[in-house]
Amino acid sequence: MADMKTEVVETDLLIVGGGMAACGAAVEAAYWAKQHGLKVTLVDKAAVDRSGAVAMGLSAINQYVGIKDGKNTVEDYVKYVRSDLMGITREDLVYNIARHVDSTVHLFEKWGLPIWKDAEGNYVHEGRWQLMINGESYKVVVAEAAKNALGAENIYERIFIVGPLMDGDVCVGAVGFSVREEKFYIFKAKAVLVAMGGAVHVFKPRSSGEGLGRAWYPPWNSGSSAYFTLKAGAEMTCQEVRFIPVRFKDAYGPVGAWFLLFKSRATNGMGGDYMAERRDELEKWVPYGKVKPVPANLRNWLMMLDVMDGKGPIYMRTEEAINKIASESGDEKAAKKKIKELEGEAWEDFLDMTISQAILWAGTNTAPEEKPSEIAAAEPYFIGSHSGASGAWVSGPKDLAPQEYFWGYANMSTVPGIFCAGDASGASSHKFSSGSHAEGRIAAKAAIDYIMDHPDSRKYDQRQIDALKAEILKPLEMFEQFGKASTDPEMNPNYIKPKMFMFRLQKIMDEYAGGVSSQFKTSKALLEKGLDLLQYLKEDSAKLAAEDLHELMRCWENIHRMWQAEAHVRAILFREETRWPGYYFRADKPSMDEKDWKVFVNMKWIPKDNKWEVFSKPIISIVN
Ligand code: SFD
Ligand code: AMP
Repeated sequence: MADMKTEVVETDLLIVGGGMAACGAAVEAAYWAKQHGLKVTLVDKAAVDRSGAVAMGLSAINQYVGIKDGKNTVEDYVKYVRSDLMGITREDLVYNIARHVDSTVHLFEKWGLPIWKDAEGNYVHEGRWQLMINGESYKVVVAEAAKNALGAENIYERIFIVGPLMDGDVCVGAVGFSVREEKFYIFKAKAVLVAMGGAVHVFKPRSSGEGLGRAWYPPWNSGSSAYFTLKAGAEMTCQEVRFIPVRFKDAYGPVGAWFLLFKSRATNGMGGDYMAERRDELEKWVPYGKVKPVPANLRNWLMMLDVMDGKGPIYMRTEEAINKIASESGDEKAAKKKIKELEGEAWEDFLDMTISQAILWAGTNTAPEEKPSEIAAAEPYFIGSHSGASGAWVSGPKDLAPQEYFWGYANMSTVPGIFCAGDASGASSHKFSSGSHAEGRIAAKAAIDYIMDHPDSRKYDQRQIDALKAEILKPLEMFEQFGKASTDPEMNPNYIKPKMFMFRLQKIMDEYAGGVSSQFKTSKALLEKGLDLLQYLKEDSAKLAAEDLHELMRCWENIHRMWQAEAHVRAILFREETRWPGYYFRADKPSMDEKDWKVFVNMKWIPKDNKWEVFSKPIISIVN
């Protein structure tokens, strides 16, 4: 395996990842590239048709501003996101996505995505910003447009991208390997657009044993975006802003349709409504505690307080919500008909995007119109596109960004040649599937401009490439060399297999960085101890062993997760306050400090010194 064949691919724009942001980037880049005679190449670890978070489909488009309907403005959206993130947001980035997202949604519809319509032909809204869709084939529809735009010959599937290729401080490509054939890949490019999603399974999941691997966000998004940008020396932001979604318990079904469309309540084991009973708690988190809707993390927090008081289980009152809507629809016959209709919509909500929840309902004889279902706070995820905010620190758009937030090209990271979108770019939450696609388009257009402005050919250092190849394939060699030293290859004195390595990482994060088992609580002392243990883990990462290409991918997925973990621990340690109590709680700094900590926490890893720098950056508001 060590003498694995190397394939070199030369291109102008390299898009790494094949999810929502990457597909948006592909469509836009192809358009501009054609005009300038440039080549665009896309590389995905999986198959674009069903890769990333939208693999299973989605039941709603969560970002649609509806500018042409005149009901909402882009400024309204910026205010909504700012409040939901407790004031910590790059308003220029959120604004830029919000003003373009509707056109992306209209493209989805043109490409064949069925969006629900009412009798008058208007979109059916789930909530103010969300549209209902028949989204089982959402990703297939979006992928088809990307594939048509780029051409099959420019799409590489089942290639795992490990990291960046650098020429000094400039990114000149990426390296990876095929997970199906013995081939090492070098992609040489004039710009790289990073869109490899967020990170799941950094923390110990609630689902263990029989349910191991089940998570809300896709387990195959394993921190590759964060690793890629960190290793290139890019500045990162909001690495402390993890996301903890409340979901239907154990199968992670979505709650949005229940809370917003069906107007359901959630109540505790005693029948109490925590959003009403604990309203006073919100005073502690003003000004954000007072806004409508209550920020996601504070909704979580009120529920967590009930759980910590032993008032569980927490139930989504599906039966109450369905029967209430039905009873308002007319006589008994009309009510019965309405119940049937709502029942269908409830099942469809899960079958569109979280099929396992429908299976769990079936397996537990749950009829939503008859009995409530448990909900719970999931384990933490790193997802800049949803209600978290972690990602790379990127330039804003020229016409909107304050000077401090602008360095030439929209969505370019602080490393020349690296552009980021979707989960990969930070401090621009609530972009979801549609906004990620729109942001991919924005970033791709800017990347083509960058390539046109920097047309010279790039320099490549063969020694760097050889060293990267040796490092990346080392786990295969470890196994070849030591695999026979024990009867069971899973247990060996010379190496560690990726699964065990992942368990160790998850245990550290769970116990020291505020995971599920610690009720999401941590402190300086715990974080310092966790950081200490992470260093031992890092040492042991050199001993990872892989039996085959699939395990080699698992090794690198877990190294990526480990870097995301370290960035996270360093960021929560630096921010000496609790700002998002329903995402994590610093027990030693239990309140919010607007005076000193209404700032971004940014960081970078400095390649030449192998050192981390953590620092703050000011928040500059552009919307009153
Ligand atoms: O209700 C490598 N999301 C929802 N968005 C909505 O608009 N509506 C919803 O209903 C949503 N809900 C939801 C959502 C996600 C999930 C999992 C569920 C429910 C169950 C969020 C969106 O899906 C999300 O915001 C976007 O998909 C983010 O886009 P992007 O492009 O940043 O990430 P991606 O789509 O997951 O794609 C990642 C790609 O990277 C590839 N990849 N490729 C090469 N090498 C590597 N090392 C790689 N690592 C990863 C992946 O294969 C993939 O192609 S609700 O719950 O809120
Ligand atoms: P979810 O299914 O939880 O991902 O929610 C989908 C969308 O609805 C996201 O934009 C959420 O922020 C929003 N949402 C979910 N629950 C509520 C709620 N109780 N109040 C306001 N917005 C919500």
